[in-house]
Amino acid sequence: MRRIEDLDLKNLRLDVDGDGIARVTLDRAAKRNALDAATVEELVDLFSLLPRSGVRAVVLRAEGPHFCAGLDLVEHFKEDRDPADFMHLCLRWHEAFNKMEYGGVPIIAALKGAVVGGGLELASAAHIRIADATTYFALPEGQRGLFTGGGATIRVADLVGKARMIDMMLTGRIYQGQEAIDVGLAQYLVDDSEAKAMELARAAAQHPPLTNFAICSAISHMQNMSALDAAYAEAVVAGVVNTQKDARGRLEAFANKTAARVKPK
Ligand code: 1HE
Repeated sequence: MRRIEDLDLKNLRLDVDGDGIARVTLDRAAKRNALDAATVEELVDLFSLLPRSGVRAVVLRAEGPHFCAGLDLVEHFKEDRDPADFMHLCLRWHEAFNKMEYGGVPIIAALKGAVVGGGLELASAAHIRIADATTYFALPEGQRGLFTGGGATIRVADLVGKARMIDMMLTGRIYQGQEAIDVGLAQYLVDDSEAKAMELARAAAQHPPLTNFAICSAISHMQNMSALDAAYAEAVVAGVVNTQKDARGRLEAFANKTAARVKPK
């Protein structure tokens, strides 16, 4: 089996620390981290191998002042793609983002600057989004004469609702600051999104990997099911996760009254 260490990454950078926290960096700052076809393939490769790599949590970050400017418009212009070509390209975007959302490893996006178009589609495939004061969100597809193709109709609509997404696309509306949090585009607004992302990644990495696998795959799968099937699947997943050996010590600590209680600070 291929290992993440063997990947030949050019537009992404991967660093994994001793605690199994991976920093995945979008590393094409000169092009504002626009997603060209090669970067999408690197995302597919990386997030396909990640779930069985021993990595316990991921911080997805970017080089330069902007998180991601979306589809590489210059490549798209130069390639002058036909409908089938672009459809297949979009399927690769979906492959990458589905590997992220359903892969079972917590992914925390540290956002800054532009999180626009396909960049917002990428951020929406993470499990937690953290914004800073520079972060802004938009879907400029309309003004470019394009449409979303990387899952925004599913994930962005899920975050903000259909009406807000249509408004963003029709009017070019930009969300930032507290308003972006209020509409659901990110869950945290902080001074330093990378520091906060690392803090949350370290906290999540304390959980048993099987528990995080359920949180970061089962919930998404269950959203795609009928309530009846989701309840059944939930019971099956809980049957496996809630009887795992890794949980025994934690349950014993609670029973012995040595475990932390759940209380606000
Ligand atoms: C790019 C791209 C890109 C920058 N494709 N090359 N996305 C957009 O409509 C957003 C387009 N980008 C921008 O609005 C701005 O670039 C930013 C606000 C993100 C940053 O502005 P700025 O002033 O810092 O940078 P810049 O001068 O505009 O760009 C610097 C370089 O990055 C320049 O390249 P250079 O070789 O001339 O130096 C730009 O061409 C390049 N660059 N953004 C390609 N997006 C699956 S469908 C998804 C559909 C969409 O995502 S549509 C939304 C596309």
